[in-house]
Parts: sequence; C-alpha cells; structure tokens
Amino acid sequence: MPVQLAESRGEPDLFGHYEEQRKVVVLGAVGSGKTSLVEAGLGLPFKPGYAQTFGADLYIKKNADARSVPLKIWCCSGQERTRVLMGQFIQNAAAALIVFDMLDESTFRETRFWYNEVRRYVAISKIIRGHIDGLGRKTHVPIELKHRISPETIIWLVGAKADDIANVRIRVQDAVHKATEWNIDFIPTSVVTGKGVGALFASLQDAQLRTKTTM
Ligand SMILES: Nc1nc2c(ncn2[C@@H]2O[C@H](COP(=O)(O)OP(=O)(O)OP(=O)(O)O)[C@@H](O)[C@H]2O)c(=O)[nH]1
Ligand SMILES: [Mg+2]
Repeated sequence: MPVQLAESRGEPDLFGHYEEQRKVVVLGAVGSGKTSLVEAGLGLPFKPGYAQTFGADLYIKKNADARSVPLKIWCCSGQERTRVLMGQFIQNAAAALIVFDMLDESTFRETRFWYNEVRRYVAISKIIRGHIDGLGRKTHVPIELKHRISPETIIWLVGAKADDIANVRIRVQDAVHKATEWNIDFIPTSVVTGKGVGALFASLQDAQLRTKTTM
C-alpha cells in the first residue's frame, strides 16, 4: 500500500505558496459532537449544552514543540441544506475527521455520505494537481510537487460520546468493521472523560502524519 507524507501540505495562497498550518476538516451529522471534540482538542473545558454550528467555524491549534505542526481546523455544520458548501473546507485538507454520535445510529449511517464526499474531493484534487488525468490514469508529477503537496487526505472515523455507556448504540466492533472496510482508523472519544481526545489530536499534529488511504 503506497504511503505518502502529508507533512508540509496546507492551502495555497494567491501566490501558490503553502501555509505551515495543516488543514483539518471535521465533518459529520448535526449534533454528533464535532464542536465539542474540537474544543476539547484545544484544551477548552467541556460545557454541556448545545450551540449549533452554522456554516463552519475556524479554530487554530498551535504546535507544542518542534515535532508537532500547528493545525487550522474547520469544524463544519452537519446541516443537510449546507452540506454542498462543505467541499471548500474538504479540499486540500491534510486530515478529515468523520464524527458520529455513538448513541445515535442515524449519525453512524451518515458517515458513509461524508466519507464519499472526502474521497470525491481527494479525486478532484488529484485531477487538478495532475496526479491522475480525467480517466483515472496516473500522470507524471514533478518530484518537487509530489513531496510538497500530497493529494491524499488522511481520514479518521471518530465515535463521540463514548462516556454514556448505558446509551451507546453503535458497538465498537461495528465501527471498526466500517473503518476497516474503508481502510481508515476508528477512534472512540469522549469530551467528558477525555478518552481518545489527546491521542487523536497528537496524531493530527504529528509531523510524520502519513496517509493510510489510497485511491
Ligand atoms: N455525554 C457527552 N455529550 C457530548 C459529547 N460530545 C458532545 N456532547 C453533547 O452533544 C451535543 C452536541 O454537541 P456539538 O459538539 O455541539 O455537536 P456538533 O456536531 O458540533 O453539532 P452541529 O454543529 O449542529 O453539527 C451537545 O449537547 C454536547 O454537550 C461527549 O463526548 N459526551
Ligand atoms: Mg458544531
């Protein structure tokens, strides 16, 4: 399985220069726990109560040391009517978190939609950057471009609210099964207990982040 570095990839500015921040996009059903997860990842205390995200919110997470990279995190709304607008945040993302609520099966089913969206934008960016042509054939990519902007996006399937054990509806093995089918990793998390949050954000900031998925 080819493995590519997603290290120095951010978004190009008007002059084609790439930012140092690594772009991360957080996707998933309405109320699945995306904003809570991002805020916990930034070290903010958990506030119960729900404030719906409209459009997308931007968060910046600074790097802790030389081996970690700063993150530019787009936390998207899960609303059906704004779904089509989320492509701009998915494009060029080094990493995508596809979040579902472990207490709600419909949010688990919705992950397939978001997974397909990410794959679609990975395919589009490969065509734009000339890694493949419109027929899916590999094309020649100058070596300096290859190392600078890998068109892959590393994806995690993230289960939220793992603390509410009595009400969990999605079994870990079912989530692992889906993640394995997609060749990505599953991580259960809770912003109440902190489970999984530190490990997930440490992986996102790891300077050696590598993509697992391939087209
Ligand atoms: N028990 C528990 N509740 C959580 C957890 N994460 C989020 N919640 C609750 O779930 C609700 C929705 O959380 P949000 O983080 O706002 O969800 P969201 O995915 O950002 O929602 P939208 O922005 O509308 O798409 C809130 O009431 C949170 O307090 C968790 O790990 N455990
Ligand atoms: Mg939100």
